[in-house]
Amino acid sequence: MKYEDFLDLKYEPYENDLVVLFRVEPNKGITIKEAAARVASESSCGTWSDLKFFPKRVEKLKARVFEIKGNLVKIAYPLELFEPSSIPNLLSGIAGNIFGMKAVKNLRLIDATFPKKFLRYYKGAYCGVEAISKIFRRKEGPILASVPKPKVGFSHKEHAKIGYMLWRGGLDVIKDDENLASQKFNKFEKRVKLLAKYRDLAEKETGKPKDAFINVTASTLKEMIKRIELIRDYGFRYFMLDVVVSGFTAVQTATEIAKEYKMAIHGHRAMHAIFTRNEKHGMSMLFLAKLMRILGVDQIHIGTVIGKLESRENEVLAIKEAISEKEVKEIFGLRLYQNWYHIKPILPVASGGLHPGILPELFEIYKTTNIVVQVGGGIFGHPMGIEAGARAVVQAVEAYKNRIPLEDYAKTHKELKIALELWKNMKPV
Ligand code: CAP
Ligand code: MG
Repeated sequence: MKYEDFLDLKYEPYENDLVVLFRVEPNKGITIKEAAARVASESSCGTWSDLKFFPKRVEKLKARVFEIKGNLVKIAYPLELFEPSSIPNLLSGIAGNIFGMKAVKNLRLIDATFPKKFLRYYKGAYCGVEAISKIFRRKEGPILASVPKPKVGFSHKEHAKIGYMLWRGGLDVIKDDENLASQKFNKFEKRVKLLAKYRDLAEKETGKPKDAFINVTASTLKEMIKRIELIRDYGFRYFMLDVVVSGFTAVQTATEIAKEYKMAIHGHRAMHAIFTRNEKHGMSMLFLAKLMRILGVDQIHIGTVIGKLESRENEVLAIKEAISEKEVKEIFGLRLYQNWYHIKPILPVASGGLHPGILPELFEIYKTTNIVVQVGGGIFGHPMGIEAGARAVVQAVEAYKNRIPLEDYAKTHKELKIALELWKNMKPV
């Protein structure tokens, strides 16, 4: 069995094959066919030498390159190659050794079409888009969140008090920052307990459901589970996990627990840009976001286009559709066809460099307000303080929903007025 045996441009994928789209850039002296065959071989059952002795069943485990268009290569994988219901195992194959092969100068995993037979091992999210109605008892979004800034350094007392101010200011959620865990100055258990007290107070005063995205990212699965259970015991309906740094076994463990405890997961994607940003090499954010939908994370950051972090509009929209629609069509070179069958739609999270002055632009880009919007610096930099900063965000959303230009709405809403005077519609970098 040689590399060439993994190339079959006449092969028609079976309905139950996993089809993966790669961008393959061969190294010097290697043709695209040779590079593509090596990708298929190394990501399924082959190796560099011509194998003579192997059991018959291996023939059926071979991946096959069946389409090459320029650098775009489609490879079909038989599902028998993978352990059902294990995303880590899937990735060790289609996103493993191949990125280090000398045969490729660059390699990028763009997307995959997951067949029904693959998806049937996954339950999907506990609520996904239904969080808007199920948790916040509203017909439409956005779910409004904020993160205390500076991102770490507040004590648990200061953090919880800030939560109370954000909730009173009209936000739905206070979110831990991605690098807040259980530091000396803000111990996890103390933060959860005090936040719960302020949440109850804010719910009583406002008559509205209030929640928190408290970060359970931890050193071990055991500790992560302990933190999820503490959050559950104090009546929160969400918890947050840094999905990339925690790894796929942790995500799969957390989603199983979330379903058992009837909790929703806020997925933070810190560290994703290490492998998603370079358009020639790595893995697309679209594919990572699809994995989160399969695993059952209820909402995942996917970019703002206009905020401080790199995110291309065509990709953000392709991702938004891929995680929130029932079925999406192929977009050449960007996304494959996907039917999601029973896997629930999940919520896109827009965050990073947002402030009241650019929220209308954000909603126009997303073409919906049924998203999670997270505003940190755009609240904590408000001259009138935290509660006023939160009110300015709420006012900008109200203005947008009522189709009133922000400047007009600001005439009768001073918190928005002050925010616009400070930031207008600048795009932070
Ligand atoms: C935003 C944020 C989020 C980023 C994550 C931060 O704060 O809290 O972690 O949005 O990036 O730490 O930068 P600001 P992404 O609102 O103050 O910018 O959403 O692209 O995953
Ligand atoms: Mg952050």
